[in-house]
Amino acid sequence: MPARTRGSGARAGGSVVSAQVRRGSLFQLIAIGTLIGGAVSAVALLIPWLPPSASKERDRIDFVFWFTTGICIAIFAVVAAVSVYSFMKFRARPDDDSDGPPIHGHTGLEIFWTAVPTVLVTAIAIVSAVVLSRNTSIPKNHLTVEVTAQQFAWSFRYPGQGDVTSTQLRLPLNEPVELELHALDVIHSFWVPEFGQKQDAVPGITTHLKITPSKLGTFPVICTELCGLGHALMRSQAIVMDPKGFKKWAADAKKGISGAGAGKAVYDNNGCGSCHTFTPAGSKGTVGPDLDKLPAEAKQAGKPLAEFTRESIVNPDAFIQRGYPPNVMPKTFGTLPKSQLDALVQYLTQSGKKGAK
Ligand code: HEC
Ligand SMILES: [Cu+2]
Repeated sequence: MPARTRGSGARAGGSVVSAQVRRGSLFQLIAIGTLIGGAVSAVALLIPWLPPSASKERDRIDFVFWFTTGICIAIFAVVAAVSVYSFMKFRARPDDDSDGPPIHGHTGLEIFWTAVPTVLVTAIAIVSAVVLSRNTSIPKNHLTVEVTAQQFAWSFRYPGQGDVTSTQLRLPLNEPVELELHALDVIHSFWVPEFGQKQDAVPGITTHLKITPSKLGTFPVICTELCGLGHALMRSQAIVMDPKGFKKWAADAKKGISGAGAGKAVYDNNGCGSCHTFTPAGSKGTVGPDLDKLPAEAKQAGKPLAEFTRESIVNPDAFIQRGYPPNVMPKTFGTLPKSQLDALVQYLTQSGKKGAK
């Protein structure tokens, strides 16, 4: 097209010279466009902009992403090539004060540059809609994990696995999983960058997220909604296991919370040891009070040991041990099934008594 504009100074329509000029211009335009498109493609492809994918949903999202980026690069290359070419070819000399040739709209061109974007945007919309629907459809028989978010911790519960709880999200490879997200206090947001999706956890409602892990490994679970002072520390891990390993883990965990050692299993599963020292469990955390001293602390608070222990777990704010920070002990444990809570309280009070001897 620029060749046409250029020719408007001396219209030689159809002559051999004009055809040659046109071919030359086209060649230059293509050369510049290829150069620019190549450079931009290199920037897009050679720099690892995103963490590697670890889920099928993420792969589909990446496809939309690259589909759109490819279109953008092509358009950018065309626009930039025409611009650069025009700057070089049609620049007015410093002493040239004359007006440019009077040019009116070009109907054919207008139709062309309206039709092309329409087609492209429609294509992006269709591809996105297909991906969105595939990313949210889940087979009837699927694993469900209840995710509870609160300032500033995640906890995970497996209703299909005997209500096993865990502070890490364990998932079987290649199996679609539905997360049911709850929040106990403020809005949080669940994000595993390698899984490619974010979903808010909102107090009072249940939100959902489907994940089909496609890579074994451990990935960070991040809260991606500013939720208070400890927001930056609201992290956990998503551990993708092979399905057999997952079944074994779930079975062991289920056995653990129902058998004789149930209390210890619940203690370990819920990460109590990362904050508390408790000799029978072999834990040495120092964020919270030393649980070996529970009997003395119950006496101090003027409550029976078991009642004090249960209340401290279900409602940590009811009694704040002196010298320790409030709002640090997670409040998620109130949602533990009663059997697990009973076992935990029994474990802490019984073993504690033995430890105090
Ligand atoms: C993120 C750290 C953290 C985790 C995890 C944690 N706690 Fe605590 N816990 C604390 C802090 C801090 C306190 C003291 C402040 C308070 O009473 O709320 C505390 C207080 C307690 C108390 C009262 C002790 C006393 O002397 O007043 C008990 C009992 C207790 N935790 C049990 C548990 C159990 C059981 C678990 C696991 C299910 C657990 N905690 C997990 C930090 C934690
Ligand atoms: Cu949060």
